[in-house]
Amino acid sequence: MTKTALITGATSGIGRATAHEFAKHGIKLILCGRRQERLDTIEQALSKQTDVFTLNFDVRNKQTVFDAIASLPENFKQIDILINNAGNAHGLDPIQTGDIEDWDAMMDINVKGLLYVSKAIIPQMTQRQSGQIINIGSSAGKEVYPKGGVYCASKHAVLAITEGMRIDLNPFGIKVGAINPGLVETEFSQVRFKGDAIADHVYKGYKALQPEDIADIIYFAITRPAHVNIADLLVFCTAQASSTIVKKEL
Ligand code: NDP
Ligand code: 8X3
Repeated sequence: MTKTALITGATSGIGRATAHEFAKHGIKLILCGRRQERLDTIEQALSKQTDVFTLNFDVRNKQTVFDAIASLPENFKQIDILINNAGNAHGLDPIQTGDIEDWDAMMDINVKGLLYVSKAIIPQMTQRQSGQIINIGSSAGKEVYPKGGVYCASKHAVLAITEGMRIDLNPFGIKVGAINPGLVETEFSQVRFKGDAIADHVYKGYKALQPEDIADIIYFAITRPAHVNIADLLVFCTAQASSTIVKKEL
């Protein structure tokens, strides 16, 4: 039977590439994000390959999250696969000068937003006793780098939540896992540096991961046999050894 996947953060980067990868394989798609014009463009492109429905909501707003998911039409109501991908870093500052608005954004979006979306969808999975949840963590969930403490904390939280979900949902046969990329060339740094030109240098001098590389791995994770669950995967580009060690050509 055709499966349906809901992808948050589908308007850009890893989420958008995952939508394209899933569409190639005929997976029905519920694509989420705040930028409606982008959702429309992606829907138009992918509708040739699969059924697509778009939902526009900010993951920070819990009522909007619940209303949006409750509003799904009958033929999109059953969600077999949830890709919790929406998120970003906001700022790169030491703790003593960090901006509280940035901290709020990272905790509200990366942690609480992921929880709200999950809360809206998990009950139907427990009821059916099936489903798969993939949370997009980060290498920043496994180590802490200078000036990134709060983003790293948000991604450490994603990993803790993933483990907790896997334990609690184990009796229901629901697969839960995290995919944790290192540096991926997306709009991530444009968002982190708020349009500052410094963002242009983040992926220079080496071949960073591309969003399609992660989409490919996510597709791999959702196509394992029923008894196999990819629980936790760390992915770097070859040039990266850790959050702070990247081999660059001058
Ligand atoms: P992008 O900036 O390219 O994409 C971020 C996506 O998240 C967009 O589709 C955006 O959609 C959505 N989003 C952001 N804030 C909100 C919000 N408040 N409500 C709803 N949607 C939101 O970045 P990436 O593709 O790189 O990031 C995707 C995930 O991957 C994030 O969780 C990030 O932390 C993680 N990651 C990224 C890495 C990287 O190096 N790029 C490495 C490791 C992990 P819209 O603005 O339309 O709402
Ligand atoms: C994104 C990767 O190294 O910029 O999660 O934190 S990094």
